[in-house]
Amino acid sequence: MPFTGATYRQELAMPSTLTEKIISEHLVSGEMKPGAEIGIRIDQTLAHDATGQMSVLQFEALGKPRARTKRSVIYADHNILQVTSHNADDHAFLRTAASRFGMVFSKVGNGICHQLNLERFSSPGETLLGADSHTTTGGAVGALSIGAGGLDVAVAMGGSPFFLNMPRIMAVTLTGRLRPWSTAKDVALEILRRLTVSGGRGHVLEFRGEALDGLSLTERAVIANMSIETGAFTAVFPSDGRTREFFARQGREGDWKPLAADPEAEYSSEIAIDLGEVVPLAAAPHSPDNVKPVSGLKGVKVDQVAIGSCTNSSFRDLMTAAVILKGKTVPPRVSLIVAPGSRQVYWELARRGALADLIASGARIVEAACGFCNGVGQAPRTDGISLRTSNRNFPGRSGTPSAGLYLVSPETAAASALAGEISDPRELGDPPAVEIPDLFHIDDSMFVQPAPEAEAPDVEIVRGPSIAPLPLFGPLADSVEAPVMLALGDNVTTDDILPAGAHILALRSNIPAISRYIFSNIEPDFHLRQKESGAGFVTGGANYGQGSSREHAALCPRYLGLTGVIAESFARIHQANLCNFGLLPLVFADPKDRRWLLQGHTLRVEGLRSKVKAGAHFAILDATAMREFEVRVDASERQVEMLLAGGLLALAGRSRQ
Ligand code: MIC
Ligand code: SF4
Repeated sequence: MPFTGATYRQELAMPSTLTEKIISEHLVSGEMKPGAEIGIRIDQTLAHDATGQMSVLQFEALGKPRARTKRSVIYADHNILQVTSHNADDHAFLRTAASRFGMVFSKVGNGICHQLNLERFSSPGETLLGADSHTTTGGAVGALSIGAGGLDVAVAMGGSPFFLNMPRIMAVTLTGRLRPWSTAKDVALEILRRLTVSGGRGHVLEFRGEALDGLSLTERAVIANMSIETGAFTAVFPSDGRTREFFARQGREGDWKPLAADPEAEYSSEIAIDLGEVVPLAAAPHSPDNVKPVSGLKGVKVDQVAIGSCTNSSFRDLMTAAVILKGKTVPPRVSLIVAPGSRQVYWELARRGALADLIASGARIVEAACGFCNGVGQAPRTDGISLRTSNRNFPGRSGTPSAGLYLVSPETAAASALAGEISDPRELGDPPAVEIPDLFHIDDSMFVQPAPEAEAPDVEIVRGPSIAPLPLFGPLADSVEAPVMLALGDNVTTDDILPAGAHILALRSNIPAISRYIFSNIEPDFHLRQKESGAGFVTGGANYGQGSSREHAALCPRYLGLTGVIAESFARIHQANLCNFGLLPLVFADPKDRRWLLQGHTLRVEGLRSKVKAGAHFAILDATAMREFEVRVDASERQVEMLLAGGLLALAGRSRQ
């Protein structure tokens, strides 16, 4: 008999982890058995101006009049450059559509979605589904904060459950105390060093241990933010006295409540970290798990240092950098960029004179937005070395394909900016003392509230010329003969599939236009070849589609005609996005087959629909090598229905008819 959410713990009569407690409170379908598909109720959602356009168009296509969550927010933080009218058009669309559909709209200049969510809306024990992979940041307050594709968020905004496979819970036990100059960012990198970019797959990382007392909410947020880089669903911290302190500083102590795992809770695995042993670390090019001690990288010349992003743009982080930089200037070869995470952070820096100190040091102070983090401005020079406090250093992500990005703490970034080369901050002597205000400056005026429900139908949605209609797809074909279009390796990122960068991001609301950039960093004219071929397959190794939640990395290949991806395994969010748009996620029964299955080989399969429906292994003929190989569809029964119909929207449309 399936467990009902509220009675789960009683029925099992066993102590629960915090993750299990939150899931059981929100469970609407399925059994909480690791790996089994469950549906959970979503309290809050977030999306932004790179994913929200699709989410809103999809919400409209689902025929929903009004968001049914406790709160749904759309942030303008990614596409903030206005070198053409595209982004301003999209913002006008998002603002007016949000008003009509009952969502809050956060104006450009207000800050980065994850920082703002923490400051103003986060809530212990609630579920947050975000159309952005770093939604995990919210796990710092003890919320279950999960990243997903825009379509899943659209569905959740309509009041329907979010489906996921019940995660395993990995305990991350923290002991000891951070030593001077070692930071939460170094802890996040230490976790990546141990787990790599795939070691967290299928898990929620649940934090516990005596060291939590010594970690402020802001520090926990840095660690929760980067948990997605391990492939984990998310991270969850208990909600304790330090959490309460944060809520008090945000003037919303009333939103706080204590939450913790039961002391005897059982975890499926554990990693233990003695914070006293964590040293300043850096993720070297081109992967967040390529982690090395900063001391071993000393002397690497740097062209650019960028402090900010949703990982490290809090008041604590930027104030620390300002104190280190105070009274000194960066050398001519270094371009120093500082991007505050929110208007609140900006304001507090200004009020304390820290902005003046940063300006005097030679920093470029830019908007409170994502900016440099995903190549929207501040692309480094050709072959340049950029030190960043952000979370991803995939090739090309900065907008400069040949640049090398190192991910570091604000302390290491500031020390290195002054030296012009990677330097160990411990050589600066005493660490800076930063006082955190008891009450931050609170001004919510850049959150635009939606029109009241009665007036909503009169709100006109402004649709600029950049907003193209959603493409709709037909059912899965029954027989396919198609080439392997690309044969790729392990850990293919969504930045490889659809690169970041200002000129590409600006096209997020126009699928025909943005599809031209699919795999463009690997083969500039891939889109032409794919369109000409019609059907086709891409092959890959383990963890295909890691990184961002961008559903365009599934939607656009489908738009160009791709049939499926055959890989050793898929990253969770990308696998869901593939199913949502009717692109087959196929897993090699024997990974060794990948070696002889080369680009250009023709693949043939008959009776595909019944094979997909049956859910078992089936054979595909490589008509070039004249060999068969076995695959399995990596999809739940619910997802198989979508795949057969041509995606979730096609399925929803059919059930409405
Ligand atoms: C990212 O950090 O890669 C992004 C840009 O925030 C993405 C969202 C997107 O590309 O649509 C993410 O992390 O999901
Ligand atoms: Fe924005 Fe970068 Fe964070 Fe993505 S990782 S939400 S681009 S700051």
